[in-house]
Amino acid sequence: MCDCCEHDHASATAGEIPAYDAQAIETKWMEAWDEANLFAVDTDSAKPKKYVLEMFPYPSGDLHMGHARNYTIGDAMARQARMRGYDVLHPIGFDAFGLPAENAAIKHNTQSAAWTYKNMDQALATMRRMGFSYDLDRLVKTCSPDYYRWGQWIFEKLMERGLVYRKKNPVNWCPKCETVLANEQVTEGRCWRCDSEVEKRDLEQWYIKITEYAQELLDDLDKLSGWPERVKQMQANWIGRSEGAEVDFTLCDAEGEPIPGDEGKITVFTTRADTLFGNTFFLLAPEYKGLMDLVEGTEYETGVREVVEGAKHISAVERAQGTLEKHGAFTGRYVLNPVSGQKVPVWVADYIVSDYGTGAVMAVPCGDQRDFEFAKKYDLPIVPIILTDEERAELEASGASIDTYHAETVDWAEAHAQDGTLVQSGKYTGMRGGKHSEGEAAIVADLEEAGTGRRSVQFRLRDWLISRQRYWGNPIPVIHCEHCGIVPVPEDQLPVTLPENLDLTAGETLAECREFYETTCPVCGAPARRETDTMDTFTCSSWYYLRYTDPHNAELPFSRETANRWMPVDNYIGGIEHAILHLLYSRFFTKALRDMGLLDVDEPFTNLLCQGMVKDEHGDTMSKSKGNVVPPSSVIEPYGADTMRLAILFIAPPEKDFDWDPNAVEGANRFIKRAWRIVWQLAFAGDAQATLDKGTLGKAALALYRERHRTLAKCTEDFDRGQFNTAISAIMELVNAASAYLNSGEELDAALSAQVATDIVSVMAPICPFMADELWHAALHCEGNAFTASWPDFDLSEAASDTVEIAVQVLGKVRARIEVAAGADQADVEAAARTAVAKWLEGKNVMKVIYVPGKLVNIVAK
Ligand code: ANZ
Ligand code: ZN
Repeated sequence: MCDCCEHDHASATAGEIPAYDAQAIETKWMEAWDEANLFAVDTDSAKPKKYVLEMFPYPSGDLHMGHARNYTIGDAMARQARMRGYDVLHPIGFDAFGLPAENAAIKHNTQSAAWTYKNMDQALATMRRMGFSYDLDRLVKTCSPDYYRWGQWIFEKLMERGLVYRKKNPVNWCPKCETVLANEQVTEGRCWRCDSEVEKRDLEQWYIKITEYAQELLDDLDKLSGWPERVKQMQANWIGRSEGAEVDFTLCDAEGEPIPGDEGKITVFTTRADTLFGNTFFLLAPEYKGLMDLVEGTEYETGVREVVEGAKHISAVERAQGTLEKHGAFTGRYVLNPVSGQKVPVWVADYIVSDYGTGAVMAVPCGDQRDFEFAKKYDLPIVPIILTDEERAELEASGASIDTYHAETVDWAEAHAQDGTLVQSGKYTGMRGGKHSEGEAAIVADLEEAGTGRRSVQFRLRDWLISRQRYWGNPIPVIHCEHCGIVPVPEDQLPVTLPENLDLTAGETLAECREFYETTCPVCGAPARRETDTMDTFTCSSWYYLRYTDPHNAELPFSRETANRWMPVDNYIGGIEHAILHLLYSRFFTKALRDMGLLDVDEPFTNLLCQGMVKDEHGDTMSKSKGNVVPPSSVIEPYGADTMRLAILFIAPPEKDFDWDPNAVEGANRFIKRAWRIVWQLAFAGDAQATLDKGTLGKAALALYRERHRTLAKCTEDFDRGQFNTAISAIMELVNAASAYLNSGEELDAALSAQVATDIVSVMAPICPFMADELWHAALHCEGNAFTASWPDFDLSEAASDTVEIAVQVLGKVRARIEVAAGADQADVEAAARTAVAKWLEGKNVMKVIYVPGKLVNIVAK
């Protein structure tokens, strides 16, 4: 009885092919691998290293298809790298802190830790079932004290280096729950828990000074040739470097007189100093310091206050995008423009944000779309000072000159954001205007000389707000002492351990847990209060890849030596949703730790692969709420993990999205059974002891011999490029060639049969490891594992045939085909061709012979 025979059954020459029983095989090998501790890294510095890493998961439940894809890609890479002679590090862990564990604890009336550990166990069981080759001795769980201890240690080192600070900042505050809320806990301005209206409060928060590294984070993107362009672009935009200038304006009253007692100077940041002549009003952010002082007690106070209050309900991000309706109010004040000498009114506007540039802007409605819209709404002047190239050409065609151009307003539908020619701009008229333009350079040079302006570079990147008033996170290891101020917890007292028995259901927070916060000052011994903020979980995921290199180190987060042995990660695989924050924070941590002397690399991840999404059959994203989730178990249970792995890798290139296709699973399973059968047949015919003698191979054997070299070369190259789908196609071609050989009727060569059987098993081993090991033992009678054996050798030059077939035409009609030596010269080929078609040439004169080397000879004869 055989469930896998479709065609070649009759040619099975010896013995009976056992049925492919995925469940039995996979259960057997899972246990054998565990017992042999097969995936333990035994570091061998004589070999080149390869660090293959998949972004570790958040343990919110069992693994989904996206995880399965992510880890299958990484596992195939890691397994193949090991077979090719690398010393491979391939670890896994869990990003185990975070809000969902708190919510789940409340919902199911349990503890966050219990819920998290249960989910991790479940995910680990699925990973084992999938055959992922993780060294579990290196498992990192970020919620475990021996990991977060080192996160606290790093925090203190950053603090020592001045890279951590506290600052008052407006945060979301629920007055009823008396707690700060993360942005995602505020829905339509209301608290997610009690539905009260959320306020903005200025509270002391902890920040990490990532901006200190802004320039290096930007510059080093150039070193990352193994990263997708779009990810680098997203990072560059996020860092957002802008070159421009600061320009000083002077505050004045309606008459243009400086205001006595006022400091009198307001500075703006502009990337377009060339447009200073088009500046018709001046804007301050609602949070601009001293804004209310400007209007206090005046008729403008109410209007300005309304804008200030209104702005509190909109996030700064949304405001800066400029897509919302703009609100503003006049302050009753004016400023003097240092270049044009003009006096322009000062307004407050909600699309100006306080934490970019200086929080003050010289508005140029003719050149900036947001200012244009604002001017239209509030009926402020729009004076054109830049003409597009077409406008200039039109103007000059009509005989007018840009020097005498005069217009007080425009009839444009939108601002002229593009480069052009400056007009109505004093001595700068006629120069090119635009970012980094001639006009800009000239004006900035003059401002610098006059002392009213200077070159300036701004970054969009903000410092990283890491405090969370949340329970399930890494406690910030400091103590507040009335006498000594903020005191870091001494190193030998780390970690500050998170209590596990908080009553979250009753709304208890760390700030209410006396057992936790009551302590004594490590400096003066007086009663003191522990910090009750925890760190953003992104701090935990910013260095886990370093801990994997040295997971049991009790002296340091990792030793410099092991970090240097393994870093940087050679292949990092994960979702595009992490393109900005996680990758940027990790890059920052690597650089900061480097500067502390803890390791010697500049960048953590050499090659980055962002795998595509797995969507449902109709191209919709899978989600619990839509009820269209295909769990990995739905494939593993009927077909086995090998089928799941093969289907995932074969269905699309790794970086592309794909729609789930049950037929692809069927197809993958069919191919596995076919390969299984072919390997068995080859094994029956084969003899691993026999030596291969190319000279004695028959025609069919020689064809297989060549195909072997060709497909192995292709498969290997595609593996190197991470193109598993085409690598699998090459394996299929090899299996097809083997099948053709088995069916050729030729007497089977024992050495070649054994060789090709081993080849098929070896190249399938990274993809279908269970089946490969079963064949390795049962069919090939080999010792050890396919996984620890080496990748097959091949030689592409052996793929070429030594003879070629040439078509011989007479007057364009094919009359014969001849075999000639591959390197034969033209005269010999022509002579052979003439002989082959002699009867069509009889009585004719050969006029011309056309020879296409390796293909054809065409004889023109009359
Ligand atoms: C005058 C001007 C004329 C501007 C023009 C632009 C175009 P990027 O390139 O993103 O750096 N700006 C400066 N600070 C701001 C703030 N705090 N909130 C909102 N907008 C602000 O943008 C720089 C430009 O954004 C600056 O150059 C300024 O407007 C505005 F035709 O100055 B510009
Ligand atoms: Zn003290």
